[in-house]
Amino acid sequence: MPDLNPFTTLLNLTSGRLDPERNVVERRLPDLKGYFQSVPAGDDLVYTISGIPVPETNSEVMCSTTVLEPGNVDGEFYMTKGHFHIQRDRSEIYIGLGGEGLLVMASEAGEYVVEPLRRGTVNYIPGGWAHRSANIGSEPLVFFAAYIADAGHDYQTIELRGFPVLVMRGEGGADVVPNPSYAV
Ligand code: M6P
Ligand code: ZN
Repeated sequence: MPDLNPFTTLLNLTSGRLDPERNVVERRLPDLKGYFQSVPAGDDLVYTISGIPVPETNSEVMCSTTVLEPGNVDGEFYMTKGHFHIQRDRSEIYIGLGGEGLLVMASEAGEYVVEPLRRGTVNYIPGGWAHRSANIGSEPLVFFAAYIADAGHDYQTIELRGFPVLVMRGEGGADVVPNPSYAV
C-alpha cells in the first residue's frame, strides 16, 4: 500500500493563494531582525509562505508559495531570510508567478549567483546553494517552490554569516553590492 493518497490543490497563478490553505506562515519585520543591515522599525508584514505539507522524507516533494511584499529597510529591498538546506545536497525549483525579484544564491565557499525571478521564470537551485529572494518591484513578488521534502531549513548559518551580496535600491532599480558584514 502506498503511504499517501493523491490530492489536488488549487493555485491562483496570480496571487499565489492556495485552496485549501493548509499551512500558512507570516514573517514580519521583527522576525527578520539581524537579517537586514539596519534594524527595521515597525511590524509590517514582509512575506507569507503557504505550504502544501507532506511527510518530510526523501520520497516526497514539498511545495509552497511565497508572497513577498514590496518595500525596503534603509534601501535594502524586502527579502526572505534565506537558508541552506540542512541536508546540503537537496535541490529546489522556483517558478515565478508575479512581481519582479532577484534570487540570490550562495555557496558555503562564498561564490554567488543572482538570477531574475518574475512571472514565467523557472529557477533551478542545486544542492549546496543557499537561496534568498528579494522583491525589487512595486508589486508583491509571488513564486511557487518545490523541494525534496527532507531538505530542512538551516537559517543559523545565514544568521551567522549573511549572504556575500546585498540587494539595494539604486538609481536604475536594484544594485547588487558586496555585503560589508559577510563573515567569510
Ligand atoms: C520558498 C521555499 C520555502 C521557504 C520560503 C521562504 O517558499 O524555499 O522553503 O520557506 O521560500 O524563505 P525562508 O524560509 O528563507 O524564509
Ligand atoms: Zn530551500
